[in-house]
Amino acid sequence: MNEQKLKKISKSLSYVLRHRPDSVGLELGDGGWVAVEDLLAAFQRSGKTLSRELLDVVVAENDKQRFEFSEDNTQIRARQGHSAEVDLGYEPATPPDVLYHGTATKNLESIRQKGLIKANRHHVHMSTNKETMLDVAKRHGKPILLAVDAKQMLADGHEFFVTGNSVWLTDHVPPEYLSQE
Ligand code: HQG
Repeated sequence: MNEQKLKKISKSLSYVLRHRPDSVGLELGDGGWVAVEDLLAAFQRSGKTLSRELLDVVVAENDKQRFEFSEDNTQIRARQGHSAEVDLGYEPATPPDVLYHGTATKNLESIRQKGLIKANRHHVHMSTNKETMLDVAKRHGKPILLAVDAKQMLADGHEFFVTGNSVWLTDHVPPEYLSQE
């Protein structure tokens, strides 16, 4: 499968399933789920033909495993990254002692004051994988890696959630839990 084509479909799916389901006449259900049938029909209506076979390939081969099907394969959702109003229904989980967040050096001053804030998304995104986090950071400018003292945050009562593709989520990371890698 042509990688460019897969990427283009993945971007359309992210847009619809994370940000603007209304742009194709859809609403996200509980947990951010949408019936696959409805999604395909909505794409069809908006002139972007997407078959179930192709959708399966996009979900399976997505570089960051951004999407998942329900157990019975009839529903689909984005695993994280939403700006649309939705409760993903993740249960609180115990994180590893240290998590990483990649950002751009230009953000450091503000992060030192306010900590990590979620901006337009529902959560601050973190990972145990430093390489991945540096790639995330490069999207914003000169990359820098921050270590998050998740152990202490947990001890202090902060909640963490983990997605099916191992992205760790939390509401806010106050500056005292951050250190530069
Ligand atoms: C920064 C991608 C100033 C934060 C990736 C980041 C990720 C602050 C930017 C996922 C700040 C927000 C999320 C503060 C945080 N002052 N800047 N107080 N607090 N920031 O895109 O984490 O490809 O919303 O460091 O893989 O970069 O979309 O978040 O630089 O998992 O699937 O504000 O998006 O996934 O940017 O990326 P974003 P992110 P996808």
